[in-house]
Amino acid sequence: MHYDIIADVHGRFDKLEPLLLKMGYQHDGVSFVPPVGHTALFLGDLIDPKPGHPQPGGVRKVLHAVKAMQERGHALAIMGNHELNAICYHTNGPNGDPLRVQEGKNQRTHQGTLDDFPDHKDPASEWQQVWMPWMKAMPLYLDLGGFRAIHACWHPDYFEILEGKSLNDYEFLVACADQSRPEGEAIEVLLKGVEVPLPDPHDFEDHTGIKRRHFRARWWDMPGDDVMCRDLVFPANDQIPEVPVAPEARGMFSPYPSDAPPVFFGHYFKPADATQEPERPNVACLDHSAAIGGPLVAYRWKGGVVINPENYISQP
Ligand SMILES: [Mn+2]
Repeated sequence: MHYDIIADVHGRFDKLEPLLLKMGYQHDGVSFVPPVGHTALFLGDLIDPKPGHPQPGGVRKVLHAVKAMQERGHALAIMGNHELNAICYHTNGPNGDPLRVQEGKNQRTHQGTLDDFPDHKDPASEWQQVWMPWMKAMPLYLDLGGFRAIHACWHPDYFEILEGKSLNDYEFLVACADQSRPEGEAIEVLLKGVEVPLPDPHDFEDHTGIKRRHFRARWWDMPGDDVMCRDLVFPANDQIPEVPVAPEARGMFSPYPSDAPPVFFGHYFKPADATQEPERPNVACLDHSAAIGGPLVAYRWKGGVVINPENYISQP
């Protein structure tokens, strides 16, 4: 079996459809049918176009395309942090308030999806009846033997607590929505990656202009004793100061063994013009910022213990 591993789509059906056609998928009136022997694998964040990059109808088309493929055994899809956020946004906690506050940044980042489902509050709506249960049932990661897939960070320390659980279990979902609980901490790391605190008083502005005290780190690296924060940020960002990483932060990393099967993830918004190649021979982030002007990138996995840049396919 070959797998076509597709990173964060964020509602960009205008890029997903041509990418699938480029890879030899054909629409037979029901769904996109892969070439014989191929399965598509989506790395999460199917929803939520980026603010400022509206995609009317795109989220709904992407969801329908992926679910239709999945129902015929032609696709797998794992959860991204945007799916988790959406589930929490639309689910009330035991106190009656939404598990994710419905205002500010939370509302802005989800608005493009809400626009495609204007009746989302209606319990009988497609959003509530179809997409909420479907997203809750998404696996958090896949280990397919020859390779591994996760939205942001392969961190086996956190797998056990989540093993065999489903977000369709309400008690488990409530625990996952609370970052002070072990379940919430675990799902946060797997779907958002390792975020390292900057020592006081340092901060930086991210690409949306928000001030951040934590930076997204190359979790697969083993930080040495004298490593600087700027050496560990991913993608590279020279706004991050050259100050030492706090010793306690080194324990947050999940150094990825060089002899482990390839691991694929998305999430990180690599620059649109970044070379399409792995971070390490067996570690690859496939998110090249399709949501904000970059290409939608897939990796065609045909076996092998190293990731071959020739197997990248992108649109455009
Ligand atoms: Mn993400």
